[in-house]
Amino acid sequence: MQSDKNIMKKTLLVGRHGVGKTTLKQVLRGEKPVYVKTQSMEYGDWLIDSPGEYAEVHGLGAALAIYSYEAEVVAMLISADDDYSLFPPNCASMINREVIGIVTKTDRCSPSRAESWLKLSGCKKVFLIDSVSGKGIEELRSYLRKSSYDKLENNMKSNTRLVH
Ligand SMILES: Nc1nc2c(ncn2[C@@H]2O[C@H](COP(=O)(O)OP(=O)(O)OP(=O)(O)O)[C@@H](O)[C@H]2O)c(=O)[nH]1
Ligand SMILES: [Mg+2]
Repeated sequence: MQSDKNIMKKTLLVGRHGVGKTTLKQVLRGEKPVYVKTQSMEYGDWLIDSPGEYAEVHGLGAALAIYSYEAEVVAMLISADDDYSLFPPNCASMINREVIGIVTKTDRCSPSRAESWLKLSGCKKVFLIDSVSGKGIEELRSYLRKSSYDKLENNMKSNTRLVH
């Protein structure tokens, strides 16, 4: 498969164990989702996956802070059926990267509570997704595309039109 490294913004996925980070990573890369427990930080071509424990255990959180410097976008994930949020109010202001929210497992229940938690944490943009059916994946994928790539693609299209 062709690498999306130059097309997509480098994105760090953060959230509790089992929220759906690895599944989302696989779906965004066009792979068939297969359950694999994330054991350590996994740096792919543009997606940086983290183990949920790094967000849950205070002493491991520093790894997330360091990897956020590698990323252009930090995505905070909460599942639609979560009973609580790991992310304190306004915590996005401590991250000096663009922070977006993602509500996973919207096939299970209404995403409105998780969405409001993410907004309370400072996410201006929140995506509602379901990795099983693929709902919301294309919208998220196009948001994470580099705008410079879009410009280049549009230029190439208009150049092609000029040639014909
Ligand atoms: N129904 C539903 N299940 C999902 C969705 N996303 C993930 N799952 C399931 O949730 C379980 C955990 O998903 P993972 O992607 O491994 O979760 P994770 O956040 O990577 O977990 P850690 O690696 O432990 O941090 C798997 O059984 C997935 O199939 C979704 O959108 N809808
Ligand atoms: Mg994982």
